Amino acid sequence: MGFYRFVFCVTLLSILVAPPPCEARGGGRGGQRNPWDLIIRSPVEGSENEENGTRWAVLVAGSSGYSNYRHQADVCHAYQILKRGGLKDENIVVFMYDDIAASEMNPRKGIIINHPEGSDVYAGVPKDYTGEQVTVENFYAVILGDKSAVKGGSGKVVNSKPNDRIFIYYSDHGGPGVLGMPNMPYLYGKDFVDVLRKKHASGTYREMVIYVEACESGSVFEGLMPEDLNIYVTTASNAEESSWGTYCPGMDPPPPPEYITCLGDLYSVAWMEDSESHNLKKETVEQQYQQVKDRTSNYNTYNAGSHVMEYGNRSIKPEKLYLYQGFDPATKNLPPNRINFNHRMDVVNQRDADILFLWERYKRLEDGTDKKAELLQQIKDKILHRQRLDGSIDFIGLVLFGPAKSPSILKSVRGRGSPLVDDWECLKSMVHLFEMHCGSLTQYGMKHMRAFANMCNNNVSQEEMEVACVAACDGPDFAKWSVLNQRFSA
Ligand SMILES: *[C@@H]1O[C@H](CO)[C@@H](O)[C@H](O)[C@H]1NC(C)=O
Ligand SMILES: *[C@@H]1O[C@H](CO)[C@@H](O)[C@H](O)[C@H]1NC(C)=O
Ligand SMILES: CC(=O)N[C@H]1CO[C@H](CO)[C@@H](O)[C@@H]1O
Repeated sequence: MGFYRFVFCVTLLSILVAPPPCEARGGGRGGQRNPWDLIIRSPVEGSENEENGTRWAVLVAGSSGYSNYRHQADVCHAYQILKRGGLKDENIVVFMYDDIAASEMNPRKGIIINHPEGSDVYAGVPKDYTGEQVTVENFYAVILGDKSAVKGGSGKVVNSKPNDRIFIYYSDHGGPGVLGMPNMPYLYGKDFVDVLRKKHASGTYREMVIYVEACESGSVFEGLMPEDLNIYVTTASNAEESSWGTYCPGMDPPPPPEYITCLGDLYSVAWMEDSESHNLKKETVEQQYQQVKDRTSNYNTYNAGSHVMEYGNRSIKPEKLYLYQGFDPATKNLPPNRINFNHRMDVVNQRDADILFLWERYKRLEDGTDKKAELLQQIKDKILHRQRLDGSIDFIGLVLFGPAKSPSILKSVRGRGSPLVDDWECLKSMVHLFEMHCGSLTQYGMKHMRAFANMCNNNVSQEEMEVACVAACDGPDFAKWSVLNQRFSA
């Protein structure tokens, strides 16, 4: 970290006549534009026309709530990078629930940071789609440039032309085949790829780069993403593993002590801190992929890191990054490729981050208070709810496939290159049936999407599923079933 800051600041010194202190730029991480940028920004370098196209970006934070601080922080930070890179607000569409900066739990009101020493990344972020407007429907309409299909919000859409380039970045929870949204429904991989096909068919872009951070994010594209759409995708994780939150309380490196929530996500900060420490006119998409892959694996300690995956047209990789993320003249003298960043980061599984958050809140409350007891209860309830959810899925599998086969069928993972499920409509209806009888899957429950997919892959009918859901969840005491089920499979 120290080395990083050092390189950045020294480079700034060499560019500027009278150097600002390093702190003025927050080490280059997600700071606001400072006046020096204006002085050194030459008209040629900032211009958008070198390749005759406009750069567009769509940024999506798919979660809400202070415990998910990091996803919105990631997206705000990404906005600042693109903005410093010269993209115009009219070409950057931001989806964020926008409940973080003003949250009563936010120790720095009106400010969001994405790095322990980072400065504010919230200022200036366009509020195109916030609150209940953050939906998959609006996301698709925005990509397709279909202003009439957008509901609420600024109405800004990607009104791109054949020579334009598009950058999409998504940060959230996910599960096999799905990405989360703060408002239901989820984004399903097949639908997303269909939207990309449609965009391609409309001939309204030249090339596109998509970065996705979420658990099992590879499964959204695995076996689905064609190579002939001029789109290159990387994801934080493969189809069967978690992605990771970082800069979390009690971890190394920690957020400032007043924060009880994680500030960022491993893959996300990896690409953004990489972009900020290189000259993007020299660094290629490929170089960033390699650097991010290394860092996201936590330097090959995959038990606390994940496998960055790539999909789509890899011929885009030799291109320079500035074609998508723009170019910040302040980075002119930074190196084109790797800085030896070899600092392992502590991380937390996305799905455990909210337990960590509750625990941090709990720890900080005064002993013996009602509030503290209430929080402990909340943590217990959350864990109990998870157990019930897991138990009901196990029980449904038991009803459908019997005790001998059920575990292996539910967990079965198809090989690389095969989609999670063949019939995505079946998958949606399985989820629907489950939620009707057993309640919302919730953020945590997205991890069970593979079980639903495998029911479809094994030709379970809707009628059979309904019977199983009723048996699992409509009984007077379905917690009992889950106990029974555990005994069964023991
Ligand atoms: C992949 O992208 C390159 C560069 O844009 C293009 O020339 C090539 O035709 C694309 N490949 C496919 C299969 O579409
Ligand atoms: C499901 O049904 C299809 C078509 O009827 C059949 O080809 C396939 O083998 C079946 N799969 C299983 C696991 O039963
Ligand atoms: C409008 C514009 O910028 N046109 C340029 C597009 O790119 C070609 C080749 O790089 C230039 O010759 C045009 O002037």
